[in-house]
Amino acid sequence: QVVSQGWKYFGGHFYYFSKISKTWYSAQQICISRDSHLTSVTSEREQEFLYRTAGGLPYWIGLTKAGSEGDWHWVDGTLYNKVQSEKFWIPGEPNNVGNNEHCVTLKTSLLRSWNDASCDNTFLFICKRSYKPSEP
Ligand code: 2F8
Ligand code: CA
Repeated sequence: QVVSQGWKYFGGHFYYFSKISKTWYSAQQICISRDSHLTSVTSEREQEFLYRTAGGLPYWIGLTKAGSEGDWHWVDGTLYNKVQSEKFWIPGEPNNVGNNEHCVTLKTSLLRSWNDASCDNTFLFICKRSYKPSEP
């Protein structure tokens, strides 16, 4: 099967680390076209897998407060756990520079790697899809 080409398996999901930079919204559209979403981060093990694989380059993840009256939410529908997620933000982030940082990158190769950035910036991105193909 060719469908898994370029996707890395970890803990029950496949992840795609893009080689092109896109705005956050365009990145999410590309993920959707591949039966996936920009990645959520639901555990420390998953966060470690992501920042290690990202290798210090910034990548969009699926966390945004666009279109939600300022509440952070995961675009794949996972509930955002504010308490469990505190340890993943870079110290001092999210700082909402220019009142215009509504999307999140994984920015450094550290457990504390998240930064809020303008959704209009272009970055590499990480898609995540379940192991099983979507239902027909
Ligand atoms: O110093 C942290 C700060 O760095 C940049 O702004 C200068 C980031 N901007 C982008 O990534 C576009 C800020 O989000 C970040 O808080
Ligand atoms: Ca920021």
